[in-house]
Amino acid sequence: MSKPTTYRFSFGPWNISEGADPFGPEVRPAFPHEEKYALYKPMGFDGVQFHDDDVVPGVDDLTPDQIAKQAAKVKTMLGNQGLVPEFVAPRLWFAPQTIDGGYTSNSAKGRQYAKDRTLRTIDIAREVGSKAVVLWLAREGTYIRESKNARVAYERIQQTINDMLDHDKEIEIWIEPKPNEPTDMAFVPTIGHAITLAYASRDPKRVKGLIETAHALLAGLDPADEMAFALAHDKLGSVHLNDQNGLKYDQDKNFGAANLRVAFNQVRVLEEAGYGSKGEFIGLDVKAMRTQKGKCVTSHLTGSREIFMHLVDKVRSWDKKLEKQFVDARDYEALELAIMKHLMGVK
Ligand code: 3MF
Ligand code: MG
Repeated sequence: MSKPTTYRFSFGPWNISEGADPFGPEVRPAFPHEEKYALYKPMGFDGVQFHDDDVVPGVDDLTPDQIAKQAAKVKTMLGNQGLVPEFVAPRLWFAPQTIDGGYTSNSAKGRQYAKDRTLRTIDIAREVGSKAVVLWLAREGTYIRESKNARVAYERIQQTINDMLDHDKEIEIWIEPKPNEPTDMAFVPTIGHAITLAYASRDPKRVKGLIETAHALLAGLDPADEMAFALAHDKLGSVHLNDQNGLKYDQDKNFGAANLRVAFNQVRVLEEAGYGSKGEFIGLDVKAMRTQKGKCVTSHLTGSREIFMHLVDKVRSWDKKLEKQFVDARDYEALELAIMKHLMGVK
């Protein structure tokens, strides 16, 4: 039997939030990014996920030289803390140029901005010491489908991926699919879409997916199956584990907090595929509750990590022989009861 995986965890500084939501202002005092990095290790996290402007604030107004200097500064800061920059994502959804989307905007100027900023993100990733860029295609979609030619939009996304692969011969692109929000209908709603873009690209080996639990659930799909699909193609770059209580706004709840069995199955799929053994991170994209008090709140992150580790124990202690026996007998009722008892800790 192969050695059990020692999991490494990551999250992005945006996960330590000030509690603002679309209906009200911040409810906790601001906590500077630099101070956040000092919290990672003591909390049991080794990887930092970034937006380009988390690494280089005000990136749009800086020269390439200034950008490189700032990225090098962050690289040193991470090194001092013993942290690894897992990926950098172009934050394309804030700028006035991307109101109608980035790569799929109807404005040629808007598309050019999106491309330039994305290529700059690749430079930042390299300078900060990360091998991957994540594309969360936030505004690549529509509020009314007639507003964009979807076929042309897919061609434009494909072209962008090729441009990125050409810009840097080593960087990997991890596409994070989501079916809706902020748009009504997104162009890359599932991992199947993302992986098709990977295979159709100039260098399929360097294009993978990042699967977020809540995004799969919002698409009406099982996150464990989405992960299994990517793993079967050796294309799971990273994960954003969290949870989602039905088809609502994107909740980013604590991992396993809405559906423990669905969470168990994600851990089972990851564990059985040996995910993490090549250095892949267990990324958590969880939001602190707005009600939580504190200058800086982190218990949603440590709690989700703890739940993950307990589920790893559950996966490792699950009686596979019993499972085989029930599967061979096609007695899935008995299999279900056994799983539920295992999860509940009932003998
Ligand atoms: C989306 C993401 C991030 C977002 C983050 C902040 C890498 O699910 O994971 O993109 O930027 O959630 O809103
Ligand atoms: Mg996410």
